[in-house]
Amino acid sequence: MLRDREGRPVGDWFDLHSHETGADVETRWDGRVPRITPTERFFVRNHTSAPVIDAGAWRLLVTGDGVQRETVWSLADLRRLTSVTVEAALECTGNGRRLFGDQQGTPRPGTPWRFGAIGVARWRGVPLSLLLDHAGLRRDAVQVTPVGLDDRYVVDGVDHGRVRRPLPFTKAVDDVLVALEMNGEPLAPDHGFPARLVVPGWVGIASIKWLGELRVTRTEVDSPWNTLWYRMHGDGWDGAAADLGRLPVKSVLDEHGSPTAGRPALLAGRAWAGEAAIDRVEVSTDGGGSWHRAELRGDNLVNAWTHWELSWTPDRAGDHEVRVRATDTTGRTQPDCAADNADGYLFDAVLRQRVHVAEPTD
Ligand SMILES: Nc1nc2c(c(=O)[nH]1)N[C@H]1C(S)=C(S)[C@@H](COP(=O)(O)O)O[C@H]1N2
Ligand SMILES: [Mo]
Repeated sequence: MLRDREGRPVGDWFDLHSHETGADVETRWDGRVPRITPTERFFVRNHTSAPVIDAGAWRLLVTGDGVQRETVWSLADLRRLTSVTVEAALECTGNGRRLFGDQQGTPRPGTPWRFGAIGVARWRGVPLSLLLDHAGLRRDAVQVTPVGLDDRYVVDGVDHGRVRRPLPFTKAVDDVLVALEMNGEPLAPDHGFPARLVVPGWVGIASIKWLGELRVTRTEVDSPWNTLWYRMHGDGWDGAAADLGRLPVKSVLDEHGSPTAGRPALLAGRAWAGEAAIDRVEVSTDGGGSWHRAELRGDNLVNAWTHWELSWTPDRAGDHEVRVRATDTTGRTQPDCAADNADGYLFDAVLRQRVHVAEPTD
C-alpha cells in the first residue's frame, strides 16, 4: 500500500516521491492528472522545516522606507479584508532538473526533481497591493521583500538569514496574493501556515511561506535567494539575463494507455506557462519530423495547466519516442534543448518520452 507523507493510503494514480536532500517531496503522477492538485499530494520544498506558528500570536509587519507608516496585521485582521481566489500553479525553479542529465547529458547538482515539483491549487487571500496601500505606499518604492519565519538558513557554517527574496514593484502590485487558504482550507504547515505569498507565473521561490514581514524599499536590496541561488550561473550568463522571475512554457505526456500497433491510442497530458495561457500543443511521434496539433481540453487559464489530447495510431510495435511541444499565448515555444546553467534551473526543453507499443494479438 502506498502512503503519503502523513501516512494516509493513496490511490494508485499517483504518490509522493521524497528526495534525500532536506524536506523535499515531489508528486509522482501516474496517469490522468486532476485539474487541482489535492493538498496532501502537493509537492513540498522547504529549505529547513515548517516552523510551528501560534496563529493567535502571529503578526505580519509591513515595513521599510517605501511606505509612509509601518503596519501590523493579525490573522483576524487579514481575514476581515476583501479576499480573492485564484487558481494558479506553483512550480519549483528546479522542476525537471534530472532531465539535464537524463536528456541532455549534463547532470546538474541539487534536488533531483523529475517533473513533479509543480501543482495547481486554488489560493484564497488578500491582494498584496491592498496591504501596501494601507501602509501608504510611496511612489518611488521599487521592491517588496517578503521574509519567512522559518529558521535562518545556514550552509557550511555561513548564516544566510531568513528565507527572503526581493520582488520588483511592478509584479508586487499586479497579481500577487497574501494567501491564507489553499484548496478551501487554511494553509497546511508545510505550505506556509498561516500566510504565504503566491506570485502567479513566477519561480516557486518568489512565493515565500510563513510570512513574517514585507519590507518595502526605495532602493534595490539583494538577498542570497536572487544572487547566490535562483539565478542563472555558468557560461554566458550575466546581468539581467541571469535574473529569474517569470516561468517558461512546458508540457508533458501523462497518459497513453496500452497502445497496440495499427489501433488508435489516446495520448494525453498537460501544458502550462508562466504569465500566459496555452496557444497550442503539438505532438511528434517520428522524432520531430512531423507535428500534429493536439486538442486542448477544459479550462485554459493563465498560470494554471491545460490538458491536451491526441489520437495516435502507431504503425508498428516496439518502443516509440513521443515529443510534445507547447506554445503559449505570448508566442513562446518550447526549445529542443533547455538553456544550460550551473544549478539546473528551468528545464523547459521538449521532452522525449518513451512509449511501448504492443503487437496486435489477433
Ligand atoms: N519561507 C520559505 N518560503 C519558501 C521556501 C522556504 O524554504 N522557506 N521554499 C520556496 C521554494 S524553493 C518553493 S519551490 C516553494 C514551494 O512551495 P510548497 O512547499 O508549498 O510547494 O516555496 C518557496 N517558499
Ligand atoms: Mo523551489
